[in-house]
Amino acid sequence: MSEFLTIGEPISLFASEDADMSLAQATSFHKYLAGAEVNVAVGVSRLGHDAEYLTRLGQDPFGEFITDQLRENNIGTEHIETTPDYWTAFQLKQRVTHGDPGIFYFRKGSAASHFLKSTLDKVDFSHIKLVHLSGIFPAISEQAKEAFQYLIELVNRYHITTTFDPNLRPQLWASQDEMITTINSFAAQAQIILPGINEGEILMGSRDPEKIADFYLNQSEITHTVVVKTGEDGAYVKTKDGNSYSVSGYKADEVVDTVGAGDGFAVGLITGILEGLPFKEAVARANAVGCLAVQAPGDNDGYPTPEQLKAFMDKQ
Ligand code: KDG
Repeated sequence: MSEFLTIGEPISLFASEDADMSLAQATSFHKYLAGAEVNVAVGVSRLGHDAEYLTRLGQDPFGEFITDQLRENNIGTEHIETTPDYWTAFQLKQRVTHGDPGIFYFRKGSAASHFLKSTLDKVDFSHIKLVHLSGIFPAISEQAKEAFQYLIELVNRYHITTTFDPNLRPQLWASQDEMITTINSFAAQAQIILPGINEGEILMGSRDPEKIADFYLNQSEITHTVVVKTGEDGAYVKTKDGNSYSVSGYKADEVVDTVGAGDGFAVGLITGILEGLPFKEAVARANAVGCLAVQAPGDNDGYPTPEQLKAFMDKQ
């Protein structure tokens, strides 16, 4: 029985191996499992927790690849439906020696974007302690957005802890205004929110971690904690009762690929919460997993086992 649940669109990621070449020019690619929410499920499972993932897959080689990867990573697939009617998404990712890589999606009209809301009625929430939500799934289609809203209503009804990562993907939204309004309204329904400072600037107009935290704490009764990711510096935490502090980040020996770091951060925080760590220690773990993530080429291949995590954190 899983203690952790998330919903999202999994993607077969083709990561270029040709450094600093455009995606059109690159010829060598390695295939990985990706997708923000599935990354989190992989990391949570790798750290020893039972994780379940909800999505819809096409009956095609990408869907088969994803199913195999989920099984290899011990992620619960009980409620994943497949359909012959729509394809499973894939994406191309650049390899860059500096900054963030270029990304190109092939996902419009995908199987996940046709996720059936009725699937949620089959899920047994009785053992779920935490549900992780991200702003990507509701951006992929109206149908996904409706299912996402229904999932939030269910988990709030059952008083399950929720983490929400805004995960802004402007390419997926009709307009910036729609993205901001929708993401902030979903954030208002989550207990713990994990924005980055760049996201704060877009979503509420400031890069100041305290202002970002205050905005989300003041907009909702449900939100009790905001953890603002401040990049290499680490994170800033503020809670509803006014407690606030910063937690220092870790330094990467070599940055190979920044994508997946935010999901890694969520992995550290969520597993820390599931294990009952003091919140500050969970945030330190979040910083550690985020730092490990950037030192590997795929989104989630840098996420640690418990032994690797301990060795990394002890060494710092
Ligand atoms: O957070 C990592 C994701 O960006 C990547 O895996 C692909 O889910 C993805 C997305 O929509 O960008």
